[in-house]
Amino acid sequence: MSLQRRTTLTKYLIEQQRENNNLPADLRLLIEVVARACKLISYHVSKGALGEALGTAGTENVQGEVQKKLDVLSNEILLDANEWGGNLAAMASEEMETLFPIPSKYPRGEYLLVFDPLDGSSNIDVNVSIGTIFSVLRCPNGSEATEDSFLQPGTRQVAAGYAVYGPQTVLVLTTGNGVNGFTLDRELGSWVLTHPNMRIPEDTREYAINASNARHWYPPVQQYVNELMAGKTGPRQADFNMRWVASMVADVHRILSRGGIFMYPADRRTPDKPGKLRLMYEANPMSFIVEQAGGAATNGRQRILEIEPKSLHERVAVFLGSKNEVERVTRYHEEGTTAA
Ligand code: P6P
Repeated sequence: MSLQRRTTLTKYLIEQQRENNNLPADLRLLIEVVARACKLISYHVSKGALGEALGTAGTENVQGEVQKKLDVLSNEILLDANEWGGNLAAMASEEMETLFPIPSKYPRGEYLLVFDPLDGSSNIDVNVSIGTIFSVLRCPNGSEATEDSFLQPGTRQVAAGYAVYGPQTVLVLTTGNGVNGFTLDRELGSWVLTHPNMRIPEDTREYAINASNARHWYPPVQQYVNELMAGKTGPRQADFNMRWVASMVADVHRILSRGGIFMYPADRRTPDKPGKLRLMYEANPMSFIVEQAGGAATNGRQRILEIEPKSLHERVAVFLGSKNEVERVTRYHEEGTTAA
């Protein structure tokens, strides 16, 4: 791709602002700052054992999960990058119990940024792809945010994206006008549009689920996955392939790139929790992106983006990706005899 003909993230956002006029300058700035923070996170991730950031931080996050040094560092990078710009009322993160209000020494703005600074961190030390996931909402009460300000359904997101730190570092973004992917040119430090208008095929022959949990699944998921595993000899009369990276960003990026269905269902181990993944900073941003790319995303019962959040760190069952497969597994839940 010649240097002259490349579209950078900045050029793309300015063209979006000009064409759709739905990209206020403050939101464009916010996206560019988050993208810049992801460049710095990518730098630290790619240093691996040559840097200071592998291993555990010796602390636990609000979820009770052991924090990796890179989890803590990535969270700090996003906070430091975004606290001074004047476009945010507050931030929230998987790594922080409650919201992070913008310090009084800085001006505040009308947006809320919520993120998983480094998703899939169990893969960090074994050099498997990980990523940053972010979601942008408007603050309903101006720039005075409370934790409740964040508790909005995913349909209210004004932007969402992720950066996948893999063989390439790729930023995937939606502002409600489709999905576009930008590859990081490390030598020039710029994000280059390499995946314009990403679309998810409505059908697929590839599924992603942690099959070691099969004995805990409720019947609708067991029925659906058993049919996939039966292949040509079963009711689907086709062979299916399985992939599970245990890094949502990597699995979702594969689905955006070639189709598939990603599942993290509720199961019998935690009848009080509807699954492992978090609504506000994993399921909602990924569902916005997937729907904007022509896919679907449900919790087995309803559209994820229509769920009314009750708490900042609430969990949700996730079925997302190729539309016809998500609709099938959701139908099995509706027809199912046991509530998921
Ligand atoms: P399991 C990573 O910890 C994560 O939140 C997602 O990125 C990933 O899809 C899932 O959990 C993996 O969970 O139970 O397979 O380790």
